[in-house]
Formats: sequence, structure tokens, C-alpha cells
Amino acid sequence: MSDSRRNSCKINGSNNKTPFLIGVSGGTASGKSTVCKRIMEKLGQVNKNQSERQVVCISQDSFYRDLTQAEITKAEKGQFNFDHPDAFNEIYMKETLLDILAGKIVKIPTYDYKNHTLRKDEIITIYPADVVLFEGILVFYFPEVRNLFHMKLFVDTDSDTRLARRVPRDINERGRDLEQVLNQYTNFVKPAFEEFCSPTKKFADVIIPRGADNVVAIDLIVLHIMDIVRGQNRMNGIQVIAQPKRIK
Ligand code: UZR
Ligand code: MG
Repeated sequence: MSDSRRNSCKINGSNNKTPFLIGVSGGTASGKSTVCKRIMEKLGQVNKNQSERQVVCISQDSFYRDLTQAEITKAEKGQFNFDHPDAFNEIYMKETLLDILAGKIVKIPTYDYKNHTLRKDEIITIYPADVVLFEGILVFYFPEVRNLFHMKLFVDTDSDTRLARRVPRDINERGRDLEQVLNQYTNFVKPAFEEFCSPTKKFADVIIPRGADNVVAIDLIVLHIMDIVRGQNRMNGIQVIAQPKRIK
């Protein structure tokens, strides 16, 4: 992380917070969302209202670009490559992250996997937060997006494990049938992982083997996040007194 980037992570005098931005990448079904969920749980964030959260999580899926009619037809036959960088709206992604870093309130659509469209009727409002997690298969692919992160995590889960998780998830949660899931995996998901996602592992600051099962790694990351949030509060004039553990 560059010093200028680290220094820019502070709470401005007003309500405008410049959050600490963490990118979380990894192959499909590697456990990115679960790692983010665990981080938020350990920070006691999940039961809080969005506007009072200090830590929020956004998915890169909200930044798929709108498809043309011809592309929707292809997607319905499992012939559209959702794992290719071209499937994303890079500019919208970058501008949203810049707005978040500027402490603005942003509204982002959720993604509907069944219809392969953004749900503009279901909008998530992201309020200024101390820490923002941004997770997705290609969050480190686009240099201008990658350079915005203060910290980069790569969830490194074995590809057999990922496929074994992906199949039931796509069938149960994303309305697919087995043949479609396996065809899509072989034709698009696996080759795109090897070409576009896996090479971005080298940009990570921390690689998390075994994903959400890796409690030690997640605990270390959470401690780091807590340090940052406390540091920011201190800069804002609010002293948070950490109780150092006594070694007996
Ligand atoms: P994660 N995806 C869909 O299945 N349908 C869509 O409409 C949009 C995306 C899949 C995408 C990718 N691939 O592998 C996966 N396909 O979502 C990324 N095919 O999500 O990181 O949670 O696995
Ligand atoms: Mg996910």
C-alpha cells in the first residue's frame, strides 16, 4: 500500500468518511462472500442497520453491464461468458468506488442471477463506512479499480472444492440445470479463471488458503481492521482505549 493511499484513509472533520477499502477476490465459489460475512460477523456488524454500520460489503456482481437482447438470448442458453472482464461495467465500478472513497452515499443495484439482469428495483444504499469490502472474481483485474484498494485479499480454494460447491449453488439458488452448469463451467468459468482471475493473485497482500474455513487468517484480518477503525477514531478526536492483553 502506498503511503499517500494510507494517509488518505481518514475521517474528515465533517460526516464525510474516507473508508479503508478492501478488495476480496478468488475463483468462483471460493468463499469470497463467506469470508466477507465472517469478517463482518466478527466485527459485530450484521445486526446493525446499514446507516450505522462501520463495515459494509459490496459484490462485484452489482457491476455486470446491461446485456443486449442477443446477449440475453445467449445467456439463457448458457452461452454468454459472465466470467470475462468484458461482462462488467468497469467505469461504473470505478466511479462508484471513487464516490465511496470520497465519503458519498451511493446506491447500487442488486443482481438477479435467474434473469441475468441488474435489479434496479432492489437498490442497496451504502452509507459512509469506516471499512468497505468489495468482493468478486475480477476485482483485481482492472488496474484502475485495483489501485483503489488499501488492502487486497485473495481467497485461494482448491478448484475441485469450488466446482463441488458451485454445482448445487447454481442449481438451488440460481435456477440452473446440471448440464447447463457443467457446460458453462467447462466452456467459460474454468478457462476465464485461469486466464483472468488466477493471475491477479500476485496483486494480493494476503492470500487466504481454504477460504472461510481458515479461522486464523480471518481473525488476523479482523484484528487489522479493528486497528484501522480505532486509528481513524483517534484521528477524529475520539479516543478508543484498547485494553492490551496481559501476558501472565
Ligand atoms: P461467485 N454468474 C451467473 O451464473 N449468472 C449471471 O447472470 C452472472 C454471473 C456467475 C458467473 C461467475 N458465471 O462464475 C459467478 N457464470 O457468477 C461469480 N457462468 O459469482 O464469485 O459468487 O462465484
Ligand atoms: Mg459470491
